Amino acid sequence: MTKGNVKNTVLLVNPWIHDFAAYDFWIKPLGLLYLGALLRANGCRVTVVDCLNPFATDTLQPVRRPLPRRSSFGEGKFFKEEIKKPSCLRGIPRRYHRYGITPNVLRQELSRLAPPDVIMVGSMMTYWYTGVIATIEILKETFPGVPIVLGGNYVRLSAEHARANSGADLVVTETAEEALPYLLREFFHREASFLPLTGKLDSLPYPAFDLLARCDQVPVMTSRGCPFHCSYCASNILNPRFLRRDPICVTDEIQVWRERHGITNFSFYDDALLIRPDELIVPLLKEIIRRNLRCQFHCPNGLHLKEVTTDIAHLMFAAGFRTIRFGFETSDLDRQTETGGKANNDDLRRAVAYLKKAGYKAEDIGVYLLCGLPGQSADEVQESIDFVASCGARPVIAEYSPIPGTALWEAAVAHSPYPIADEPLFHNNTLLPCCGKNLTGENYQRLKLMTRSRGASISQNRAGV
Ligand code: B12
Repeated sequence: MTKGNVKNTVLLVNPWIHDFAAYDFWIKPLGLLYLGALLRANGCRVTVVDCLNPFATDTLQPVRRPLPRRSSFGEGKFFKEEIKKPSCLRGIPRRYHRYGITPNVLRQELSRLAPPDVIMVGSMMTYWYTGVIATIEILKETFPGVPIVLGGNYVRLSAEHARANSGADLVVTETAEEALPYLLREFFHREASFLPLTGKLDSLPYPAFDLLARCDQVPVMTSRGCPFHCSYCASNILNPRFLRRDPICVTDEIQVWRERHGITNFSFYDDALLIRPDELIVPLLKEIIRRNLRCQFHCPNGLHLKEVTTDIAHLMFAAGFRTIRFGFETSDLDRQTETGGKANNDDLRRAVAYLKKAGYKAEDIGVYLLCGLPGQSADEVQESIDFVASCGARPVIAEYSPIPGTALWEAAVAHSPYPIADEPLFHNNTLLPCCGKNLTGENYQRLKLMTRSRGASISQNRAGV
């Protein structure tokens, strides 16, 4: 409770990733840092501990290994240590890792802090939950009695599982902005003094990236949700309404990070950045160019091919969009229609031609292809790879991760040899959990090699993998 000028203290924690493979493809805890900004706007004293901090050099000394190098674009490999596989994954012939700082480093960082009033932990992939549990165990051991709140994507997509297994005292399935009044009442017995306007993203404070010890790129989200309803995607479950920001306010935010914090790399996390271009992307690109911000922009989350015109391609190139990835998913016409119809083969051909005219090279234009959808064959993926290459772009395989609540979920459960409905670890895309006899592990290795031979992933090449 606030007494005089004593502040309510909150520790935010971005947990570890436990996985067979993970790459820091512009990964930052954006949702957790929005929560931090909202708490700060309400007078709380907020501290962040980031278990994925890629710059924890001093504390990694005891390990006697250097930290992996980062690219000048703000991405790179995570530091990793092999850990024991969870028992249900024991039969999988691959090593399993903890990505991020070591447990000793986490303990050291926590030992420098006074016990906070409450700890709030974020989460991302459903199948990363053992990293969340391991983080919470150390938090409980260090700060016994301090309540732990857990939120984020894992919780929102697998709430029952999180309640039963995470070890958190409170599991919050709402967004940070929705949960804020309740959190302040529950832990600080007071009403919110600042609340963003419902449905108005520009009334949110900027995410609290300034609380990270060091930061070499900032993600920006100009919208929530997506007007498409693709059968494999959870965007509509997480954000049922498609909401957008004002492009001028987005440019203002980029300028603030650029001028006050020296950030020159930005990643867009949007699910539909290019959709209805006159509303957002065109004015945004023009404003970035007009202000001569001299930044580099990256789009790790797929962009919509249908919206690419000559003008947009030129504006993207001129504004500094360096890493561009598109969601194409498959060249199979039936599956394109079945999964949501967001792009067809002509859209890809046309978009690539415009992008090349604007100055992008084939290897710059990454095109995501889903691999391992229920019922999908190796031939279909191979044809899709060939088609993307024939258009003059670079195929990038995205292994399908089944997500509870999506339209494809029932089919995923029916096709999977794993009990994906009972155990989120089996949502892991590395397992290709919904593959059948038409797409085996061997087929997959061959397909992967094929994409590599055609240019592979830009980021992997840059990081020297
Ligand atoms: C950007 C993004 C990425 C980025 C990285 C982002 C990151 N920070 O890690 C990249 C491009 C690398 C990525 C990769 C992948 N992704 Co992704 N990604 C997203 C995306 C589009 C946005 C996430 C985000 O940051 N949102 C913005 C913030 C503001 O929202 P938020 O995190 O949800 O936070 C809000 C609430 O959750 C809450 N909150 C958050 N933390 C906390 C904490 C507390 C205490 C409280 C109270 C509240 C709270 O408040 C926040 C503000 O409202 C989501 C889809 C989506 N629309 O959310 C998919 C999503 C999470 N990804 C998904 C998938 C499948 C993948 C891939 C496997 C794709 C593939 N096949 O290759 C890879 C795997 C990556 C890997 N293995 O390393 C799935 C999830 C799958 C799963 N089983 O969990 C999603 C849901 C997309 C989908 N297909 O439906 N992804």
